[in-house]
Amino acid sequence: MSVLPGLTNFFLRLSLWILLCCSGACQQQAGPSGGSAPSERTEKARETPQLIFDTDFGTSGGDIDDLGALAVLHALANQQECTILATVLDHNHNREALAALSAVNTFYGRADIPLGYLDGQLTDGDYNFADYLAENFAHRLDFDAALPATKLYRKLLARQPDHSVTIAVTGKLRNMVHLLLSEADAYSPMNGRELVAQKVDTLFVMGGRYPQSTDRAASNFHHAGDCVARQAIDSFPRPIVFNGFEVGSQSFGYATGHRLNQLADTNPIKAGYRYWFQNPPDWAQPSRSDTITDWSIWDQIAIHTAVRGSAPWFTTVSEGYNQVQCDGHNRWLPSPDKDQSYLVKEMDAATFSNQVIEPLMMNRK
Ligand SMILES: [Ca+2]
Repeated sequence: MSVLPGLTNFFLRLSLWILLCCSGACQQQAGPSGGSAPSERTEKARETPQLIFDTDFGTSGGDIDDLGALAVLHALANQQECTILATVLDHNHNREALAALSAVNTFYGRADIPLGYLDGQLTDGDYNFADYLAENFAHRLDFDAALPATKLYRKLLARQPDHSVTIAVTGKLRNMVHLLLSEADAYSPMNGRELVAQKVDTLFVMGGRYPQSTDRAASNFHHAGDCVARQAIDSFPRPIVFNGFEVGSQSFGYATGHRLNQLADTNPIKAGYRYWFQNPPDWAQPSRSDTITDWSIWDQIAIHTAVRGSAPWFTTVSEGYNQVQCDGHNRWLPSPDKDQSYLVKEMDAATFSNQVIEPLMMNRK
């Protein structure tokens, strides 16, 4: 019963937002705390984000929402709402995951998007939908052309205009730590932190829980390794926007995807989701199904927000900062105020999932 008022409210807000944008007065919404939103994004970054997608796509025991996020990213690029600079894995233990990333990029007509993986040597893994996509869908992957993440980030960032690059991380934050700690090289005389400070606009992170984590350590942060998430977040020199467990979880009403069943079997998003539901990792066994059912959309929200911003779908709390412990627990503290914010539900979760995210997951050129 709350959907209709929510929808009316949404369209009123959307109309107002469009009017404001057309008059050149479009501003990112202030958080309910009254603080200004942190991402006073540069004109260029706001118009058409140049986006790097950093993902734990295809990890052993991993989730399927990274595949949904990749679909959303390509759909938004199809609509000229963003440009995809690179797709980067935050692991190096599954060669097939890289091939699967390439297969999806190829399906959407973007076979040439640079590919990266966590620093180190690529190894063969054995995981689920990534293996299935790598084996059954055409890809154009030259393993010699794929680069370790730090090298790829430095190469891409060095070429970009100042404050023009948006990064969305939907896995761990290991690549960010490695990048921030990197030294000057052939691509740039700047060290990693200087390079990020000069070239990056905003970092979007799916991770944590807000205003604080429970006894269970927070999503993604606790998988990153001791102090990794803390190190990345505390030392990142540009604004960070977080979406936590509660913004994207099926248990909080965020779930969609069942209409993927309607797509052709030649669509890798449908094929990957179906394979994952038929062969879920141990922790997701209760969801085993021969058809695709609705599922959480944490990573899709990170991508959607990185491209379109938070309003009118979310509000942001922007006064304070995200205190992350070495074990991955986190909580939002009201001071000191840093260039960080987290999303808070504004639009009804089911409406957002089914009417905003799912059509993007089903879109193709
Ligand atoms: Ca993920």
